[in-house]
Amino acid sequence: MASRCILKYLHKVLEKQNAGYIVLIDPEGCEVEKCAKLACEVERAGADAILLGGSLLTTDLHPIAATLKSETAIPIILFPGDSMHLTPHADAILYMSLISGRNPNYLIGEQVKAAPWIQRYGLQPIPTGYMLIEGGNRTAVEFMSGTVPIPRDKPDIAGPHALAAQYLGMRLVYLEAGSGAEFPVPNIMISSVKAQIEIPLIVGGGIRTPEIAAEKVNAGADFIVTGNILEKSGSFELMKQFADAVHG
Ligand code: 1GP
Repeated sequence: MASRCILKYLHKVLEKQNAGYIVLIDPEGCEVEKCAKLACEVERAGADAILLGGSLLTTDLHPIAATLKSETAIPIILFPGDSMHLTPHADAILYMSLISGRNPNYLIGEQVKAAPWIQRYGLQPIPTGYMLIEGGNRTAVEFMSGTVPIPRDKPDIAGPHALAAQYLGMRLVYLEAGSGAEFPVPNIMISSVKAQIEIPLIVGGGIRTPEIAAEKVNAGADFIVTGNILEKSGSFELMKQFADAVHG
């Protein structure tokens, strides 16, 4: 997997299918064996990639990432909450700047601290404009980042943020309602953002049914991320339904 360019792979996924499906595995509280089993099922269900990470990490990321990588052929992409959430046992990293916020630490501070380690570990950084959208409840990412989400009824504010990400050279935009959000990112915000950018758009947070995932794809999402719902249910059938709904 190390030789494959993960960003190119993600673009190829979009050439072949309507949209891509990514499953988030939060290593927090996930035993290595359980993560490995989940990762195998994620791949078997037809997901295109695994995101590994979360807002707060108190467990050892290395054995979990190493196991996932040895057990699956789909890319393992780090989804770090900060510069400590790094491991060489992944293929790539969403090199995110939290552009919806005005906290310099998450705009550039953590990125500077992480950069030498990303180089040392040989991880492929994928520059990503990460935007937090109000999801009806206070989420871990909102609290941990100390940033205010973009109001969910303000697509006119979200659009220029995403366009700025593209103009700054970022390769992906991630619209995030936050893990466990009460409401996912509204369709109207997705379509408004999508209309303004040419780079792929990831949408995640609070997507709990395959029908809602399909709705988000129809609104303009290129990649759908689900986390909680599969970790809790562990249902292979549900994973497959999500993958089918997203792939269209
Ligand atoms: C979080 O978008 C992901 O970054 C997943 O959210 O856990 O609510 O599916 P959920």
